[in-house]
Amino acid sequence: MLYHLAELLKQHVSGFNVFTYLTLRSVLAILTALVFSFAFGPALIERLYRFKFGQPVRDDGPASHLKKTGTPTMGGVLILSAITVTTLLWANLSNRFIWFALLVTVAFGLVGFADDYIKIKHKDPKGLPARRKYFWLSLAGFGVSALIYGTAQTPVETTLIFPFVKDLSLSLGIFFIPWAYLVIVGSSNAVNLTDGLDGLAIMPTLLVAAALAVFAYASGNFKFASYLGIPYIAGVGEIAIFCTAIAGAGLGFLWFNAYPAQVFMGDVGALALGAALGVVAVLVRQEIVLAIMGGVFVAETLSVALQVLYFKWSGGKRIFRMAPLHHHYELKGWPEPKIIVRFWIITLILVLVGLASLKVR
Ligand code: 57M
Repeated sequence: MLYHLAELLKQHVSGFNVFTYLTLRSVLAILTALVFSFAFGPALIERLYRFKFGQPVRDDGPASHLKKTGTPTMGGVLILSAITVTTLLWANLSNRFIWFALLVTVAFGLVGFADDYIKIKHKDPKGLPARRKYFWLSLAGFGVSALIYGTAQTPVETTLIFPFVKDLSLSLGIFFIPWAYLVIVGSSNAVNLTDGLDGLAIMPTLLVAAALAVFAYASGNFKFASYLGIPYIAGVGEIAIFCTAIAGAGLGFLWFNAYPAQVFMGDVGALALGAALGVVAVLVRQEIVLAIMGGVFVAETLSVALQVLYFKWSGGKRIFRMAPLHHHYELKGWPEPKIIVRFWIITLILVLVGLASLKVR
């Protein structure tokens, strides 16, 4: 809205022109989301405590988690509100990509909200029945994938791009829809599985979102895209605002979620943030780069898949002491902050590798 206001005012006062620049708006989006989180965070956490929106902790996990019982969850409401308000303030609202990104994020957030609410309010540890949960997630993921496909204006918008290899791409045609769906739902679940230690999911999320902002900016700029040899997609630069809003909201949330956490994000945060990263990767055509930069999310998901398969196949044996992977290191005796910071360091390295793909091809 502020973007549109600046567009209007610049006709009278040329100084307002500066607020229409994508770079400045991206920086202002980080700051807005950060200030929003600092302003509303304490009151929200206090309310979650008061209404007893505390996390039930399973007693079959690492013993160190029992002391976390009662830590308020659903802090994702703060993250989602910060992202939505910031994007509505600073993005060009006539841009279709912005609406696709917001739609997926809010829809996944609502499903997560219902799941959290049932778990806490009705003291039902199972939450939303799995079938219903996946029905709604699939509907949102599939619906938006079909919308992106249906409104694509150039073939490159539905082509799979391989990083680090020049001129290698695969036109997906109608298969773009199931592919985009898998990326969005897969990313959402991967972030959800990772969200099991203080700050473990949010830092990688904000680092990957910030890097994806660079991809969005470059892809939306004809000169940069041609120079770097990445797909040029008119209008996709605006997604940088959405990405930096995630980065700002994530940093603001980390303030409260840093070890020892005052609040957890809950499914409302984890499912929405994962879907947000997935849809951005789909829009900027960088799904493989997302898998590289989000290597921690991929490793956590693979650890669960391997553990479950091996457990069934071997009749009760395990590869890891416990899945997802962070539990394995906890049971090996690593202190929680060490696991968290090491997973952050690995993500930072992977994000740099992902960013290098912009030039190395
Ligand atoms: C949700 N939820 C956290 C919090 C957070 C298939 C199976 C592997 C699924 C998996 C699972 O259910 N994962 C998804 C993980 C929970 O956190 C809440 O959930 C939200 C995210 N969805 O925002 O609201 C707990 O995580 C801890 N936490 C923190 N700090 C944070 O900032 O410490 C979360 C955020 C919180 C808190 O303790 O209560 C969770 O882990 O439950 N299931 C599992 O992860 C289980 N693994 C398992 O069963 N493994 C078996 C299988 C694969 C064969 C095995 O390896 O043998 C473990 N989870 C737990 N206990 N809690 C096992 C035991």
